[in-house]
Amino acid sequence: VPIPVDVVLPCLDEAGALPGVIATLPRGYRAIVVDNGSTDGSAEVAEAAGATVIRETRRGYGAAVHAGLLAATADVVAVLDADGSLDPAVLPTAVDMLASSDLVLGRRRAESWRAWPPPQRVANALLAWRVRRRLGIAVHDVPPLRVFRREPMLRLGLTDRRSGYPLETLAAAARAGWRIAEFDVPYRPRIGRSKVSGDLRGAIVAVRDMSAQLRAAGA
Ligand SMILES: Nc1nc2c(ncn2[C@@H]2O[C@H](COP(=O)(O)OP(=O)(O)O)[C@@H](O)[C@H]2O)c(=O)[nH]1
Ligand SMILES: [Mg+2]
Repeated sequence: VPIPVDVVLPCLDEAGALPGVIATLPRGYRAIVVDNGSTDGSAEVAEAAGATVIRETRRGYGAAVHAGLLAATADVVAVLDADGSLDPAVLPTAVDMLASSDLVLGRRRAESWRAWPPPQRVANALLAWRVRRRLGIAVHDVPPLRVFRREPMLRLGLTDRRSGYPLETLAAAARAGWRIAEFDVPYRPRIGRSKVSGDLRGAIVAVRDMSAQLRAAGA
């Protein structure tokens, strides 16, 4: 019998991608879609596809993931983008890796240049290099796919509620002495429009948020 896993899907206007993502979750995995203010019917689409839908008033990726963690009840939680860029079929591999790790990261391996355009790819590689060098953890991505146990994660007490959240996750986990493991996952072109790295305003906010987290971590 597979162990129950709650899958937190932060979602801002992902109505086009949600049905496919939810339908390909492995058996025993529950979708928790966290919506803040989608105007494309994402919440209704997610509900119709069988997901649990949480509505969060505060905008931001970190606010959405945090609300999903609070709504989750399973011991094991996976965080995954709701845009179709990541395949939920890889999740059981990550869950298995929790036997010897506290945080499992899906290192994105782009299927094409369109899946991960050069500017975003280079920015992320640079960020990961700084994380390796200054935080001393062997990671090659600051990734949107993360698997961990819910209660210890809540005890890390993350405070970022926007785009610095994934980096704060790595810094806090490293500080707490967590065993961090990485595995390769295919990164596909997303369905719909980017809200963060592929959007000018989103990217500016992300660089600012990530820089603040790097400073906070002394990196
Ligand atoms: N609820 C919520 N989800 C968000 C927000 N910003 C981004 N997301 C979701 O977070 C995931 C990553 O965002 P995405 O636009 O794919 O960023 P990119 O991968 O850098 O292009 C997607 O599932 C988005 O729908 C937000 O403010 N609120
Ligand atoms: Mg994306």
